[in-house]
Amino acid sequence: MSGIIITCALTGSIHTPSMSPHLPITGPQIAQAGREAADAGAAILHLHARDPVTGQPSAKLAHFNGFVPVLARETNAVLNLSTGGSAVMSLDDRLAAPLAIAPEMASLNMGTMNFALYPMLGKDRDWLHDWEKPFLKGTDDLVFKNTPRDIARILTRLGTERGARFEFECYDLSHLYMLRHFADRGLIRPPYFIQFVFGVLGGMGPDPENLSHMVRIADKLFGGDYLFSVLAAGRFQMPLITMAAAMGGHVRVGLEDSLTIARGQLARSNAEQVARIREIVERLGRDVMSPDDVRARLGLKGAERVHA
Ligand code: KMH
Ligand code: ZN
Repeated sequence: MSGIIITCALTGSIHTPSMSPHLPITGPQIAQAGREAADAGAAILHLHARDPVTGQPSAKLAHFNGFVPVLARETNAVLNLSTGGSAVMSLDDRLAAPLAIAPEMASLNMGTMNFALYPMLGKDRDWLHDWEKPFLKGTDDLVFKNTPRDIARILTRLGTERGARFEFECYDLSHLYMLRHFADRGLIRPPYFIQFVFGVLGGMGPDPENLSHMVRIADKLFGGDYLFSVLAAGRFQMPLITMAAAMGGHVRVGLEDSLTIARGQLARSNAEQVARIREIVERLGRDVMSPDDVRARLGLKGAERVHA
């Protein structure tokens, strides 16, 4: 089997600061987490920002500037900026930092969907910030809006105009058909790097049969023109990405989607998850790809063309 891409998503917008003391929040914390993850073997860093005081997910360029230039200077990792931001943000807000930074890669969510986080309220905890509980509670009426018009706008502004390539986030079978639609419109070109997303309430569940079926349909729709990677939320992270690695796919870890390293045990860092999956995939006989391997494989524009 060929080389494997490890992506690490450092902080995201799903978890809140009270859930783990290890979730990176400030610019220096996110930069440190990124350096460690890259050293441990992550070729791609998937990036969101947070307000350093409140820990809330943030779309502000100033907050991205707290860590993006450091990571660009001090690592060779491919920097992949989220265009999903947080489902509570407008698309204009979500795009502000990626448009300014023009990264080599950006995430692109392939459909409008529910994004329900309120089950996480079930666990009793001491909340550090006033915003956390209402934020989670409100997700029972939250629409994560990614219409075809939104998708086309991101493809044009970031892809055509700024040369970014995409991590196509597919939470459901329907999203693969939306991706095919954009391929048919000529707005994207292969190879397509497709992230299968499992375990978000609103998307497909973390059942192994779903992964097999996603691969079967992606083979049918894209033939040899795609690579797939897997992320799974919460405790399904390691089992499902191990399955992906055994099937020849790629993997994403990180505290954005799972705070644990084993059942009931918080990961102390993003790098701990990277190191764990690295050990697993190497035992499966896969070689971890370097950032430059990834640049060549995905046809990225190069780090020197990022405005960081
Ligand atoms: N945390 C993932 C389930 C994005 O940043 O565009 C969703 C995600 C979306 O990573
Ligand atoms: Zn993300």
